[in-house]
Amino acid sequence: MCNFYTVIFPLNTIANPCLRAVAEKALQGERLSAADGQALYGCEDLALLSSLATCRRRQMNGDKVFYNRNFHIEPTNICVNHCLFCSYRRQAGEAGSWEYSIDDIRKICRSYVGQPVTEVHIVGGVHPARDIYFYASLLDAVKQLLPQATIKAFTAVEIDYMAQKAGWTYEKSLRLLKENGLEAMPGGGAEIFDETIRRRICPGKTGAHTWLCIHETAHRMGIRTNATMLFGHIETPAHRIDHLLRLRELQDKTGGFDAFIPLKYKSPHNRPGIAGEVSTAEVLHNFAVCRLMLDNIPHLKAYWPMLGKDVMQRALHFGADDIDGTIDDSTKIYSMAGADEQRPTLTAGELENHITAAGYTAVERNTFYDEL
Ligand code: V47
Ligand code: SF4
Repeated sequence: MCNFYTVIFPLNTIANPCLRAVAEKALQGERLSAADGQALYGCEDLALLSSLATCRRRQMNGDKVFYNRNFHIEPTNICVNHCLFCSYRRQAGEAGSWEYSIDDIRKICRSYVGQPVTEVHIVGGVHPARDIYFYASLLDAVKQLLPQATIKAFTAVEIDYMAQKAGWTYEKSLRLLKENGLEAMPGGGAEIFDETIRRRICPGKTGAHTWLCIHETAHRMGIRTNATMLFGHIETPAHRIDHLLRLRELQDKTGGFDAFIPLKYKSPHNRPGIAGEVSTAEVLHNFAVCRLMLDNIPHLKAYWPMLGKDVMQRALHFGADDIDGTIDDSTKIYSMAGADEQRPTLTAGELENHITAAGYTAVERNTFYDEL
């Protein structure tokens, strides 16, 4: 039992017996069921959720909060898919579209030579004219210039397209990418696994089964990955729980997920009519439930370019133990969706200050959460 919790919030003050039972289970480190998840999503007591999630994160990560020194490369925003929530994609030739050549990518990397960057995060649209050999050359170009940095690249959606185009298995496709420098994969493209919701918000996109299969294949090949959940659009708590349980089940099998990142749906500049945006209270509530349900994914990331620095800091009191990295104004996914952070950049010192101001110990990590 977590002493911090019993001091701050004695269990017998929880009036709802069902919630009290869930709290007891959570504090004893017992696995929570779908019904427990429903009870947590139905709980309106944010202070209780914060205490429970904080106990859990302390059991898993002590008082550490991780960050890294990273930058992103977004090779293109031209995409064959038409996700309704996406403010980033463009048609080829449309104003605001871009497609970097390998030389453009080399130029970006050259500007980081000699800097203490430990991770290059590469993710973009699914470009109809690019194949797996282009992406293998891209990885090789990055690795040649920045051999000390770990390359975390390509969502399962991008890998699916490369494999289909080549007529290869996921394993063969990932092998070529790994041989050219791919060491880890980001968690994008997961959205919400439920197929009825998926058909409405991202019709035609890689399905849940394939997303999970690609991550499972990566894990078996020694490629560690992250996972995300896009929430706050038309999904219900039951859809979120289903998503979390499917990830938990795969993690039981492979242990290959390092971090989970809840991504709040941002409504500006994408197709109107999906929904408005959820409140900060709901974002924090969701962080706590994710921390409590995902008992086997070690890290929960509060991604500051999407949340903003203030909500990122508050998420540290709802189970988050990671805030991502320095970014260096290198990603447009969230700025194009109207995020407050229009040119996201923080120094390592500023990231550390945000962490210590929230009362935690800042720890610089590499992609695999080795402490540096
Ligand atoms: O899959 C796109 C999301 C994801 C919007 O692994 C949107 O460390 C909200 O996965 N509102 C890509 N979300 C980004 C991603 C990610 C980000 C940070 C860290 C990591 C990691 C992964 O962005 C997409 C989609 O779910 N997204 N548009 C939007 N309007
Ligand atoms: Fe393409 Fe990704 Fe945007 Fe969907 S979210 S349209 S896959 S860039």
